[in-house]
Amino acid sequence: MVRILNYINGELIPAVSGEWLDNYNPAEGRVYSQIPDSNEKDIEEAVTSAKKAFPSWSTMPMSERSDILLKIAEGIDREFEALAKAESDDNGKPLKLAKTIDIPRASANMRFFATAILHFESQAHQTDQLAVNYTTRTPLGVVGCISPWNLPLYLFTWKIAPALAAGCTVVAKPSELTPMTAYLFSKICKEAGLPAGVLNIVHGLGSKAGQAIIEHPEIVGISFTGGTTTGKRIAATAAPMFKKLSLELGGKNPNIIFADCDFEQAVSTSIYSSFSNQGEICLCGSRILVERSVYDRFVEEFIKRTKKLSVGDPADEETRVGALVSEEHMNKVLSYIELAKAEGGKVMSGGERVVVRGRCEMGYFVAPTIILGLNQQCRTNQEEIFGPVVTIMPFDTEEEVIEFANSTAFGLSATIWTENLKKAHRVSHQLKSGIIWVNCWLLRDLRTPFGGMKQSGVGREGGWEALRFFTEQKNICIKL
Ligand code: TXE
Repeated sequence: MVRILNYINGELIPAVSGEWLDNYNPAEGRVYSQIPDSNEKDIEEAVTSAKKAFPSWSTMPMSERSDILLKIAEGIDREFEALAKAESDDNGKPLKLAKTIDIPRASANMRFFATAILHFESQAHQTDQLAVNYTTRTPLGVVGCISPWNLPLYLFTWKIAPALAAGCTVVAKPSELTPMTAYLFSKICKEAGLPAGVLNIVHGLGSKAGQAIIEHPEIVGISFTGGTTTGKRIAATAAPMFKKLSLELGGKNPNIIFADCDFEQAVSTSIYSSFSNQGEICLCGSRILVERSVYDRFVEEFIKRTKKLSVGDPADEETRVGALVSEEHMNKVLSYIELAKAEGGKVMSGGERVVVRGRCEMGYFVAPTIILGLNQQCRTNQEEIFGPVVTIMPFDTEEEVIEFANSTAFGLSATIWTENLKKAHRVSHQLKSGIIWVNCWLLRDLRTPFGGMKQSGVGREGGWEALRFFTEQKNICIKL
């Protein structure tokens, strides 16, 4: 059985404790590898090596840093097949999805920040004839990057690429549920000539290894993506230590269908935005709000197409919905379906675990589920389920749908379907979400800021925002 290793000070090593944790393939429901059960001692070693590497990495000419990051991107491209398979084996997602989204976007993250840093600039201000001010931006220091299990290598690189490009050295922890791509990535970094200690990848539990990163006094910034509850805990620990914090948390995103939409586009993309990655994307539209005059037509078509989605072996080219990430998560999703029924919801499709014949017989599959008949305030419509479960509700007016859309504690993303440009602008401006897609979903330009409002997070990632996050500013004022 493969034993995944930590990557500390340029070496691939086991945890100090010598203990291991099982890593499951959720489509097969069996252990297929093990990860180091790291604790604060491993984090201490990682911080020591990151501190040692900081002076030379942070002062290395930007073009040289950029070259190394581009070599890492080339390594991702070279290992494309192995990484896609690892992403699917760890997470349960269709292999095809890993090949079209996760791995290409991981490579794009590295390339984007490798080249963005070459164009990063600071500002100068002249105060009348009195003084000139110029602002410098210097790398923050040793930072912690903690990523979740839903888009493992994509979100891992989304954090570490800007940190490394900005000149920080990093202690990173991937999710214990999906560690394999980060392990393969550490080998790619070694081959690309990343100096020892610049990136340290420590595997293990959030409550142990993750918590030790948050608490470490010499880690001065934390970039985290994961659940809102974990985000609260991280903020409670890190804020009193005055660490710089970026938190990307959950969502309960509205998908708004106006009657004047391009109906075919709205239905087909809504299938994608509801059930991609088994609904385990924080940006999935889990509350579909449909204008009453097209409600029946939409519901009928949406159910018909959902029933055609093939749930099955992630390795199969035809599979559209793979396994959920773990047995525990599958049980959580199933319990929400029970809750929806108790709250008066009508399950129109799916609603249960699916047994897939063959090697996936023990896997954690749930059929894409559509629920009607719930009100906005019920828990099913307020809490993040993070699975292949959507609710559909009718609305009558623009004011009403805006109120519905903004009615949860989250504010990550929203989608609007309309051919009326004025309406698209008007509604977009009133939605409390960090990103609004009009007539599309999941289109990302890496230069744009990314992040949530309300309980969906604090701070913005992407583009210059990410490079700004990983640097600190100083203003120098010179009297003329
Ligand atoms: O996330 P966690 P989980 C949401 C989704 C999901 C829920 C829980 O609703 O059901 O979060 O998922 C590390 N100190 N999202 O349990 O626990 C952990 O090891 C430091 C939304 O996986 O937040 C992992 O590396 N680190 C999200 C990372 O935090 C800690 C994507 C995320 O784990 C820690 C995934 C601690 N005390 C889940 N506890 C999105 N918005 O994309 C855990 N971790």
